Amino acid sequence: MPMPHRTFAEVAKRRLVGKEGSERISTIRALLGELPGYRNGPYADLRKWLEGELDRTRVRGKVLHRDSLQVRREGAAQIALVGPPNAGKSSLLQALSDIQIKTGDYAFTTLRPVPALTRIGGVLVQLVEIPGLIEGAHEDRGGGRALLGVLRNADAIVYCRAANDTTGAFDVVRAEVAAAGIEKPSLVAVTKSDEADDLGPAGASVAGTRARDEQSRASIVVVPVSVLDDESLERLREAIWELTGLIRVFPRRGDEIDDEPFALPAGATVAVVADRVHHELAETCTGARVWGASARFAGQRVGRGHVLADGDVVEVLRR
Ligand SMILES: Nc1nc2c(ncn2[C@@H]2O[C@H](COP(=O)(O)OP(=O)(O)OP(=O)(O)O)[C@@H](O)[C@H]2O)c(=O)[nH]1
Ligand SMILES: [Mg+2]
Repeated sequence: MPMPHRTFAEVAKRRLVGKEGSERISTIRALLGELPGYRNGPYADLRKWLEGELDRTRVRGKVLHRDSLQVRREGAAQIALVGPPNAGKSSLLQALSDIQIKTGDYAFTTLRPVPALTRIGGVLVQLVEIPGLIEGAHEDRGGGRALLGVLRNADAIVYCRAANDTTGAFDVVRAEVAAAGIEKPSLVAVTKSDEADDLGPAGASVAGTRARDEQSRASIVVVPVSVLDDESLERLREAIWELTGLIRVFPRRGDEIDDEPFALPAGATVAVVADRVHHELAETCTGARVWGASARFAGQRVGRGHVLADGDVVEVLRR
């Protein structure tokens, strides 16, 4: 005796509750297998309904995929701006780049990750605002899993905390990121520092200094910043650059110094620069002349294996 069709319909619905994607599809397939194979009548209707569900689930899966939050990487590094709603993330993004983005004096102005390019010492770096991380995000509350997924792909994190915020919302965000197991080079930007009465609860330090970090129990760089203060923005840019762990190397040809530097991993040698200039040059390069922090004196002659420093000017020499 097959299960009465009304009971079957109820059981089927119950088994599908909360299931999406491949899990939902395999459940529907199992149900179809259990359904008596009548061509007409209520069982045939149930079969039609289940087959329809199969299609709808597949379509939803595709839409979800197309809509996924992945941010296409651009620039030498990708830096995520993370913080509670209304912390001033969008305002910072706007002040540091030339994009126009909605900012507002209320929570959840931004609903999806927004990327923008900023130029730091001649190198393009991508900033991405990660909006709406709320308590429970690591358990997917508020679509948290996808947002944290974007964060996981970033190279470093700028945590944004409003100078006069005493709500504890910032600590919630830090805890969510920690609970998701995400650890990246990071700093704290104390935003809206023009509004801080004194130095504020979070701003009790000067630009670039390290403060004790409650979350990691280590120390973290804290940079007070206001979108109204260009110097503070410039300090933040430099602090972000430090997070990337990259060095800028300016190629020199004859008397001309390129104002667009190469962004190279720390520890990069003259041979790496030669390869960036031209693959062929990597072979024929015999060394370089170097100006800057890694040189003992201006224009020092060094070998291919010489390790360069941030800001160095390099003239590659060849056979
Ligand atoms: N005085 C002052 N106000 C600021 C500063 N930065 C942001 N604000 C204000 O703070 C409010 C929130 O700014 P948003 O940039 O929208 O904040 P958000 O973090 O992107 O907010 P959500 O997208 O909603 O999560 C806006 O009213 C901004 O004008 C600042 O440096 N100084
Ligand atoms: Mg925003």
